[in-house]
Amino acid sequence: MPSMSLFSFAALVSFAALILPRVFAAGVADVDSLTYVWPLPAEFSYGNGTLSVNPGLSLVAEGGGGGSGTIKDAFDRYYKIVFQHNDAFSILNAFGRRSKTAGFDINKLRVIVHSKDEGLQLGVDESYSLSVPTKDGNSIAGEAVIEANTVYGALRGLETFSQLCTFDFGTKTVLVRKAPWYIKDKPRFAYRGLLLDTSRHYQPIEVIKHIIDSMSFAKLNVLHWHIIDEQSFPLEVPTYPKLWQGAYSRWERYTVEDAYEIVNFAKSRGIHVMAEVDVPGHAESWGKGYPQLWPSSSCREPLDVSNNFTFDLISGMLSDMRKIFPFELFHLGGDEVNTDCWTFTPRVHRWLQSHNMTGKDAYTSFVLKAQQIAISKGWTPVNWEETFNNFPEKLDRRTVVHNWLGPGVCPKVVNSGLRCIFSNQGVWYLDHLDVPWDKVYTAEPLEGITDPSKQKLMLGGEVCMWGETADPSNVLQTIWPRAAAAAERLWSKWESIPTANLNKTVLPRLHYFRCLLNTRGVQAAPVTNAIARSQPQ
Ligand code: CP6
Repeated sequence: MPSMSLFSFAALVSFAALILPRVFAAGVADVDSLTYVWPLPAEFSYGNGTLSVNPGLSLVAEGGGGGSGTIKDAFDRYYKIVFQHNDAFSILNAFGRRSKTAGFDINKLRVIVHSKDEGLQLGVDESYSLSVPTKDGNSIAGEAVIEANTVYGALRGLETFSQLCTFDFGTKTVLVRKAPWYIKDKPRFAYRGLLLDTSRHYQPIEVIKHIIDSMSFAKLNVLHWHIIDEQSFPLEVPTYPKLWQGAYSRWERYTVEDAYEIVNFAKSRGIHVMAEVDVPGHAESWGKGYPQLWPSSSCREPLDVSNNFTFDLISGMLSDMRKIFPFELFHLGGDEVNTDCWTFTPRVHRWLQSHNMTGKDAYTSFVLKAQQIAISKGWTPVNWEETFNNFPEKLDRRTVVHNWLGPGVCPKVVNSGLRCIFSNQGVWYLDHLDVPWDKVYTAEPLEGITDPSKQKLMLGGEVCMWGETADPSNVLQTIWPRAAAAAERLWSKWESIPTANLNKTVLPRLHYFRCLLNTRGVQAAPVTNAIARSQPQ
């Protein structure tokens, strides 16, 4: 800038800082400028205006997919959240303190959805743009606009819009502060999961729905439903009606209709349900109704590998489940298999010998057979990492490997050309109550994977809420707020997430999001847990 003095350049910069909205596509600045949207959008800018939102806010839905009931229903849900204080003050409003129709800055929410296709599969376009312009902006005054290619992008945009709306108790008005807002957002990973275990403790349908709702607030998009395990078999399987005799009681069961309801409830929030049938270990409860699945009455796990009935039953069960679970991924477990039961049971031992198999060979063969059954029904198999650790070359090439044993397997998995999901138990197992939120936050699914073509094979990650110590009384406060830390890691651009000085840059935002969950009826625990606080650092 040769013709400009240093002084006038500095003046220009400070003038620009006054009139231009602040843009943070990457890098979060000081605490004052923190953006209280969780997870942080990919690109956003804001100004310093304040807009009031009309309690008579109306939805204008447009585009090929705009007429969808999904959008209308979501608008109604978010309306109730944003205007939850309205009822309390409506009497004052009725007495003329404030008109419901005049004098507000934002009167309409325009939602433009380009595609009519509401198919929900992995990698569905969840991008959206959101603008909340001030009157002097270049958009139509009086309306906020969400634009997305799919209804699922629009749902994410509605969530963000709802987070920009805050109730001001002074004026008794819903306000959008720091307007105008221009946001362009999309997820970093396609798979952003939460595992829920309903075998160790039964979780009623209403609790599962509450969990799904809470997931949508953090833009998590896969409920990994670990339905059955060794302790109980709560799911109805019409082809093998004695299976759910393994439920804890008649009242701790899911009918086929219940399961449909969960899947549809999740779909309306853009959330996939990935079911798990964990074989051959973790399946003792199956034998309550069908004892022939057990190697012997004293040795009940893993499932009897020597009996064709075992595989007929798995096939019939998966046929029934295929009708309920449309998501392309299906989890077949395969973890923690102890083959002693097979080698110590004389009948099974003889079968192994006649097939020239060791216990490990039989474990391999069992997992591969289950994979082919799932594939024949149109699913992509997911397996816990022990399968990869034991027989990496034998796994079907379509397999998605699910990490849990610690860090390190995903780099190997993607180098071998398979896909991977990150759930390192040291950081992302929510039943480990001593893991503080910042350890959850800084866990990085791409650690050790630098090649961009290999990074593409990382589908994302999942926090796990195992059920041994979680029932309806504590499940939500065990999931939240730490699941939110993982949710931001999985949604937001890595470069825009500060890793230094988290207590200044991220903690206030997490506190805020945790309170937001509370205001929405989600019993999220206080951010720092007692154990973490009692330890130095
Ligand atoms: N159940 C099943 C579990 C666990 C796994 N699979 C588990 C193991 C260790 C810890 C937490 C949970 N309870 N079916 C491992 C994938 Cl620390």
